[in-house]
Amino acid sequence: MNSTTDAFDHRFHAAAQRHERAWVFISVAMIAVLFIAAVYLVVHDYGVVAKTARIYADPNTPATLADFQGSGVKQTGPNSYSVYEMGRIWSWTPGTATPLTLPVGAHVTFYVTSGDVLHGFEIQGTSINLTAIPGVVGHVSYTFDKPGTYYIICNEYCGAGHQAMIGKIIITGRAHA
Ligand SMILES: [Cu+2]
Repeated sequence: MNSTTDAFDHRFHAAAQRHERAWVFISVAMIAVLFIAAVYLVVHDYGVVAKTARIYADPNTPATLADFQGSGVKQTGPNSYSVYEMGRIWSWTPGTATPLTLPVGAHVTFYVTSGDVLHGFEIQGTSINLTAIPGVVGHVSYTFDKPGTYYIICNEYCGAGHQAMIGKIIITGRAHA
């Protein structure tokens, strides 16, 4: 090797090393950003996952609570509501026998439980998805910004009529501009 080659090699390695360092830094930074974002989203539950649930010693208790009798709908503010959802084989109350009808913009807190076996409370087209468990009342809030018909489906196999366990939510009116 002559000295010209050595000088070239040296410059080449120095340049390569700079680029390698930069790319190591960039890829580590990308992993760090994604990791922090993932932790943040999980900790904050995407804003929609049920954060708390009330657990009863007797699994039959929620079904006997006054809130779960009748229509299951309570107005709690100008356009906010508490809805007490009971899943049973194979219906949602309210929803299946009588659609749940609310005005657009309604802010709804769903209190969800089951009167028999495990059911999955999912409202299609929204991010609402929680398990209806006997003895447990989970809750999740959602604002219906778009009018239309929403379907509550059961997404946890619960027996012969599972696929027909469908409820309706009708959001009436016009969306606010
Ligand atoms: Cu079910």
